[in-house]
Amino acid sequence: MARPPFRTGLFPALPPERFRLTAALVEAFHRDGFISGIPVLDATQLAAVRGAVDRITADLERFEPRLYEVEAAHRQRPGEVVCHFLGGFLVDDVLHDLIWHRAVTVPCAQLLGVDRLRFWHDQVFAKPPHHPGVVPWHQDYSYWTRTAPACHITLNVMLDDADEHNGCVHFVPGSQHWGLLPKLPFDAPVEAILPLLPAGARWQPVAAPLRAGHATIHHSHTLHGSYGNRTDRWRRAVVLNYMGPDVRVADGTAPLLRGVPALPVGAVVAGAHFPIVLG
Ligand SMILES: O=C(O)CCC(=O)C(=O)O
Repeated sequence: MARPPFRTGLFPALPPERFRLTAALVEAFHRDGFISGIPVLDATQLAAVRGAVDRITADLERFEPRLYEVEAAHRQRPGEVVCHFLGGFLVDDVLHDLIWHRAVTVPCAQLLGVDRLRFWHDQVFAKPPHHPGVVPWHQDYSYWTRTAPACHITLNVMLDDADEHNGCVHFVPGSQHWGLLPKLPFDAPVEAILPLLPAGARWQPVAAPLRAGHATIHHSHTLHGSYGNRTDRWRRAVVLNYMGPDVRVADGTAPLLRGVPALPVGAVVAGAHFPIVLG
């Protein structure tokens, strides 16, 4: 197994076996489309990742040109729309190393059923105390159809204790089987997807409260969303998106992400921005 190109000493390359999920968790993932409570960061790692996220969010305008994207609606209406950006790993060594962390990559590869796992991109979602911003219900792959086939997975690690009061993520169990639904704008009303659900869909969302340093992992088609933060506490999360090693470019009319060399349709999504992080 290749040694990760770590820049910090924060994430020792421990034996992968240590991070393998139990059969019960794998079964739950395939049944519900998500699992919760996965330990990912110890106290030192958590403090470092929080520090990294805070450095970037406190100075988002300065970092913006080097990130893939800062949500435009947040820039226009920061008091209303959740702080959300992509590409933190490009500007910070801790976030860079986190994408290779085996507590993240081993479970994601196991659930995708691949021996080699490729990094797609990272994201940060940050809700300050008493922030009304929501994340509308969505399926991740609706934003990623420029890559195919769908063989993607998401791990969301909370940097604060998260519950229904400060805007933890909610999931709809079984919704990974509902086919691909339309993509919605980030600042859409939280329940904008409801009229678009397939006939007979059982809308029974569940909250996924988490302790800081723990993660959920969800299927690329599982519906999820989150509500505002009604507390005095922060609710920050780093989201890590991965894919199988053979996912290809499905739309070559533009770079897959800002600043990434354009790849032709049919090419494997590969290159320095999309490293193999396991295997
Ligand atoms: O953290 C949130 O509120 C939303 C996260 C999300 O959309 C994801 O984990 O894919």
